[in-house]
Amino acid sequence: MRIVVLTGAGISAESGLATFRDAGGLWEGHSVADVATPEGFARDPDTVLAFYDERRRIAASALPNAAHHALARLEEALGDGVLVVTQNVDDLHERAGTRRLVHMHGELFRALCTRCLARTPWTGDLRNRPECPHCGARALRPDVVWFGEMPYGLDRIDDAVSACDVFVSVGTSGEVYPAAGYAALAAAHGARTVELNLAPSDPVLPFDDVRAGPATAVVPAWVD
Ligand code: BJW
Repeated sequence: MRIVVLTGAGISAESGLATFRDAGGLWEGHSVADVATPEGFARDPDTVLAFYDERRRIAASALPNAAHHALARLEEALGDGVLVVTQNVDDLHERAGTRRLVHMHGELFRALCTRCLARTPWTGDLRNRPECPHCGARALRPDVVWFGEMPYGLDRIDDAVSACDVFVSVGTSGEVYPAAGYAALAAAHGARTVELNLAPSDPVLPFDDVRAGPATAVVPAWVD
């Protein structure tokens, strides 16, 4: 049995990390064009670095919840048959024990040097313009994927989604591509598709099974 689980901000909501598009979300008070595009970063790096420094601090003190733990149990039970593809930049899946994981939109706890392109584990602030440990340039940005940039791991994800028996979408609004197209891709290859979400999304193709509720309830119930 091969299972691909796509997760979004909703799985980390009950760990205290705000989603993007819900009321009170991360982008309330911020324009998406200002904080989630390379052009916004070029215009006002201080604002963008401060936005991510704050999120890195909050994520560092958050804990994985019952939904992250349930997905780690699924991998423990099924081994290589499970791949978690997360759009989230927090590290709650790995802290819960998930190992087969792709961070398609990057990671808060990594810095990317815009000079030498080295990716470095990073826990501190970036707005104070620290040096890149590889080339010494003061040119670090968060290693996250903004609109117009290429997500990470696309070949591995496409292969897994095209070959899976079950595709599960957890806590994502399905508004951002290419992730939003994966349920349709899986269905086109014959997979059964499942959505676990507080408020079910409006997918390109309907899911075979939709279970509404908070991730900490519906994900463990689906896994166990
Ligand atoms: C709960 C809950 C609880 C709440 N329990 N659930 C095709 C058509 C049109 C446009 C495009 C297209 N292809 C590409 C584009 C352009 C663009 C795009 O998609 N634009 C759209 C706006 C239309 N895409 C890109 O630019 C991407 N790059 C790209 O396409 O490269 C070229 C390419 C070409 C061909 C093939 C492949 C590639 C890059 C997208 C980068 C997105 N980056 C961000 C920021 C990351 C850094 C950061 O974290 O700041 O990623 S944007 C933001 O949205 C973040 C998220 O990962 C992403 C998705 O958000 P998510 O996770 O779904 O959160 P929300 O808030 O939207 O939803 C939360 C959900 O949780 C809701 O459903 C709630 O109900 C639920 N929920 N509480 C369970 N307790």
